[in-house]
Amino acid sequence: MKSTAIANANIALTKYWGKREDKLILPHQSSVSVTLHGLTATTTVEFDKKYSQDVFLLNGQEQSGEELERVVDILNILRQRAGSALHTKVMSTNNFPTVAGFASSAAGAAALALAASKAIGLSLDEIELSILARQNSGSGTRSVSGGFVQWLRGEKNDGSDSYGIQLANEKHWPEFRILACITTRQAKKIKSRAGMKQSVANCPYYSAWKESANKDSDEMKKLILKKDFTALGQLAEHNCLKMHAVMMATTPSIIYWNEKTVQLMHAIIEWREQGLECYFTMDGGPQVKIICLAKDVAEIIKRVKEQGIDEVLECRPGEGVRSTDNHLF
Ligand code: 2P0
Repeated sequence: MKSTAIANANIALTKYWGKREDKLILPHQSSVSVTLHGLTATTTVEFDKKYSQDVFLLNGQEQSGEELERVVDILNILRQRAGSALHTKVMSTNNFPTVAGFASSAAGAAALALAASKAIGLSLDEIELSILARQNSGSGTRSVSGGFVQWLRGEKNDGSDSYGIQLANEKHWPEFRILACITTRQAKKIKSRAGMKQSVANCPYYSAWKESANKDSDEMKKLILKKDFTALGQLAEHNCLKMHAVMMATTPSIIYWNEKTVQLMHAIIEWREQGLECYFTMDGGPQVKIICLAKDVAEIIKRVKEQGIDEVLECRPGEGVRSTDNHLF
């Protein structure tokens, strides 16, 4: 009863920041992301009577506390569904640095959902997998499918209508690129989960953010289908700035940017004015993700390096979660 799955990270073009329900991970707003080729989490799950408890290793380190609990939550859902009492060993590795600031938990959540459900003998469809991944990490619901994905907020209290749907697959827009610019190697101080909870409770702008982010998500869907790069970039940047405004206006304040983040934001606006079309987006961290097209990648990377930022990761739209026989143990 062993199975292994590979899933890619994703980057939100309109963001998720805030839960309406913590345990099931139900968001206040729909969000839209692109799944990223080459940034993978690989996860092997084995259910066996030789295990007396659930063990979870991430990048070689045994996990405890909240990290372990989040995995056990998924295992418990599956055990109940399959009528099994077996314990597991779960091993997961990411091939990209956590510092890159992609919701690293997203790829892991999607890989866990597929590997664990198969290992216990269940065959789940894409929606069921997305709902399962969501309960490990919200953004994980968007890494089940490839290409461009919308996580529907849903209305129901049981979460059965809150999952990721593919808007267009990874072949829809082959020129689309994300450049992750690493502005610092320091770990961030406030985790997204804790930060967004504070924002929901203590940001006076929260309801405005919730409403406008939902509208942005539906608009983003249209722009992706039309491949309207300019409008997409403008909306992604605007949506990101609104999310960071909410973070900053939370008590206590959440400020993820450093001086290089701000320097790069200004530079990108200037490059655009000079005719080099690119847009920024930042998540719960200081790294700047540049949204651009393949034809401009070399020039943009050159200019980013001139700003004193040496590490840049280039990503294109990638595939959804899939199984492999290359088990980690
Ligand atoms: C996103 N982020 O839409 C937003 C933008 C960070 C900023 O999803 O608590 O790791 O596991 O649901 O998914 C990061 O939050 O949080 C995130 P949980 P998650 O990509």
